Amino acid sequence: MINVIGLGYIGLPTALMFAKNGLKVVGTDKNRDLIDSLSKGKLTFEEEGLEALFHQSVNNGIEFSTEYQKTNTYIIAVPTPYIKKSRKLEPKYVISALESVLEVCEMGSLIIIESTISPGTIDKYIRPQVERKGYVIGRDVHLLHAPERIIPGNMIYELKHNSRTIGSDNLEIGEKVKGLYSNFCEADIVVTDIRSAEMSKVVENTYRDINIAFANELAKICQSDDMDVYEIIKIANMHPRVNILQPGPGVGGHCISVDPWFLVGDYPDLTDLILTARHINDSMPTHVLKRIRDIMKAHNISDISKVGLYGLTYKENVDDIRESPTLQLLQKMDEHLAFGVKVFDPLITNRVVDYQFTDFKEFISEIELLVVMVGHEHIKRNINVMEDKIILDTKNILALDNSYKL
Ligand code: SAJ
Repeated sequence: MINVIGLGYIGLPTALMFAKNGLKVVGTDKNRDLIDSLSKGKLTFEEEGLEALFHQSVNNGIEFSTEYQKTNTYIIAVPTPYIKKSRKLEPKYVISALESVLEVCEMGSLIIIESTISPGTIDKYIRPQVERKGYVIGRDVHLLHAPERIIPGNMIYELKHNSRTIGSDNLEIGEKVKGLYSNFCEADIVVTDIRSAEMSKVVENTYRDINIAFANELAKICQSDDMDVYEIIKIANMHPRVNILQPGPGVGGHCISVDPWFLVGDYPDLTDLILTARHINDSMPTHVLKRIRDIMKAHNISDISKVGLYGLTYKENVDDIRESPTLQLLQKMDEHLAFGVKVFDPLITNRVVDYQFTDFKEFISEIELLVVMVGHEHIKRNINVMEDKIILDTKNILALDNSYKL
C-alpha cells in the first residue's frame, strides 16, 4: 500500500493516478476539512480531467484519512513554502511529515519526497532527522527524491506523459521506485543521485524564469522604441535553435517565481544572471502600472476607479492566486496609497481583494480602461462585451487592433 502524505495540487492527482492504475492507496492530510470533503466525494480544486480520475480512483478503493498509515511506501507531497525574508526554503512541513512517517513505517520502507526542495535539503535537514530518530538510512528506511514536473492546467496529461527523475542513494532502490511510477508514467524515468534530482528540479524552473525574463526585457525594449515584441519573438522562434517564451505582466505561482530564489539564497556570489532575471520579472507589475498611467493620461482618465484589472490568478484557466502578478500589482498600488482599482476574475468567486466584482457585466459597465492581466478562456469568449472599452492587453490574447500592449 502507498501512503501519500499531503493532498494538495501535487499529492492528490498523484495519489489518484496510482489508485486508478490498481494500486492500493491511502491519502493522508492533516487538514480534516479536506479529508471530510474528499471522503464525501467532493474535490477541493479544479483541474482538467481531475473529476473523472477522482471517480475512477474512488471506484478502485482509494481512501482518505488524517492518520499516517503503517506500510512500506510513502510519498511526501506537502508544501515547501519559502521564507520571504531570507528567500530560503522552509522545510518544516516536510520534516514534520517525515517524523510522523518514521513513527509508523515498517522496516525497510521507501520514503519518497515529491515536494520541491532546494538543493541540499535532504543532506541538511532530512538525513540528520532520520538518524536522530535512530534509523539507519539504506537499511531501516530508504530516502528518495522524485520531484514532480506537472503543470497546472494540464496535470493529468503530464502525469502520464512527462518524463520523471528519481533521486536515490542506491541504484537498485531507485530502479524499484522507477517501477512503481511506471504504473502510470509512460515516459522515460531517469534514476540519479539525490542531489542531482534536487538540483535539476530547481534548474528547470530557473531556466523558464530566465527565458521569460528575456521576453519581458524584450517587451520593454520594443515598447520604448515602438516595435512589436510579439512579431519579433514569433520571427526569432522560427530559427531552429531559438525558443523565446512570451512576455507578460509578471511571473507568479508557487514554482517559477520561488525556486530561483533557492539558488540565489544558497549561492549569492554565483547567481548574477538568475538574480537579474528575478528582478526583471518582479519589475513587470510596475511596468504595467506605468503603462496604465500613460494610457490614462492619453485618454484623460483621472479616476483610478475607472480602471479594471481582469484576472487575479497567477495564470490562465487555473484558480490559484499564489504570488499572482495582479496581487503583486495591487501591492505596489497599495504602497503608493492608490486605492480603488476594480478587479474581476471569473475563477475567483470568493472575495480576496478590495473592489472585487463577481459579476462580469457589472464590472465592465463601471470601467473605461480594461487591463487584461490573465488570459482566461472566459475573456476570449466575451470580446463583444468590451467593444467600447480602452484595453491594455498584457497577455496579447485578444487579437484586437486597437488594444494597447505591454
Ligand atoms: N509565464 C509568462 N510567459 C510565458 C509562460 C509563463 O509570463 O511564456 C508566466 C505565467 O503567466 C505564470 C508564470 O509564468 O505567471 C508561471 O507559469 P508557468 O505556466 O510557466 O509555470 P507553472 O508555475 O504553472 O509550472 C511550472 C512548470 N515548470 C516548467 O515549465 C519548467 C511545471 O512543469 C512545474 O511542475 C511547476 O512549475 C512546479 O510545480 O515546479
